Amino acid sequence: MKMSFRWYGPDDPVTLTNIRQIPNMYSIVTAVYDVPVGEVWSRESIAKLKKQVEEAGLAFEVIESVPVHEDIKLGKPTRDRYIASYQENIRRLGEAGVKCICYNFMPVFDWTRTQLDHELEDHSTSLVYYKEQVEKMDPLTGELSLPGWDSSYTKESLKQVFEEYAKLTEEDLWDNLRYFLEAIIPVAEQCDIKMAIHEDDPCWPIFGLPRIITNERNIDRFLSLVDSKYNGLTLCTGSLGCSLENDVVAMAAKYTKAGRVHFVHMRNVKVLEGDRGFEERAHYSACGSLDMYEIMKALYDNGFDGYVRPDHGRMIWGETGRPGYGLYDRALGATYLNGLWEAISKGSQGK
Ligand code: DNO
Repeated sequence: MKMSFRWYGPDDPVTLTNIRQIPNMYSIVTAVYDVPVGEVWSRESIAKLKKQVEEAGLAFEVIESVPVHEDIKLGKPTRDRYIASYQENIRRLGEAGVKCICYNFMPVFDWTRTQLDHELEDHSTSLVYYKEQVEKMDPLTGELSLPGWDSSYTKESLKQVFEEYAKLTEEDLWDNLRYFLEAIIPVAEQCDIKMAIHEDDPCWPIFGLPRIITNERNIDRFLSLVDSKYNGLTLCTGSLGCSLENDVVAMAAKYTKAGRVHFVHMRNVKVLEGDRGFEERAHYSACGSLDMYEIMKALYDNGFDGYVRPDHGRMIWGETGRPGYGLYDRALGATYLNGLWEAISKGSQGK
């Protein structure tokens, strides 16, 4: 297990020095943020990031994300140009020593929450998703106030992309994903970079847009689209765990054993009664609905040797900053995960 931590670049209030001081920290998880989706990242920007990270004593091995252009998901004729850029990004990141790329295939919206500063009982704040609030939102009438959704869509272009998706079935989305994978996985193999798709967050369709990386059946299908270990997963416990239908422990065991889990996002969520949504909670198992010990054990027992990062933290101790990505609670998460791993590995010795 290689511990890692997401860092949003030099403008991130959390510094590389802060991150380096967390025990057992190995790699940074970052991206080039100043290039529009679908374009090639400059070698200079990649080299600059790598240098900053390595000078701080950390490894530059995980990229999250190289985003997938909407035309690829929609299967438009222009997709080939964007796929060529994607292949080039894989090559350039490979030259810089990157080992794993996280991406997602969610139409239009990435992770979605209804509030980013919900106050929990202990006065910390966290990200929540309440279904009744989502149901009241309509992206097309402008009543969409999705916090944290940093999109470059104008109202007009959003309307247009929704119209394009209206013509697309779930099967079409699968076909477009296959087309993309068939083009990029051979390049990833040549460059020795593990591609790690992130599950849809939350793992159900929103605003009438299809979402397909949501459950075991669909993940099995995804993995069989291109049967290569370079076509793998970012196992995100919070994304899968917000549906009680997903047995996250069993999925962690199964896909790790198959050699397809390259990156893990460890986050705990409290699933609300009556299917009303979920709240993000502290990493410690008893704070939410997920058994973090059992998930780490499933990884350990099945020979996991990829990257783990503590996912979203709450805001605690008066910290302000990027919701979900402050220092303190994610650092607590990392030390907790280190503790679980040490106990599991020592407990297993000699067995
Ligand atoms: C949210 C993240 C996601 C993730 C992308 C991967 O905090 O987990 O935004 O980075 O879905 O492409």
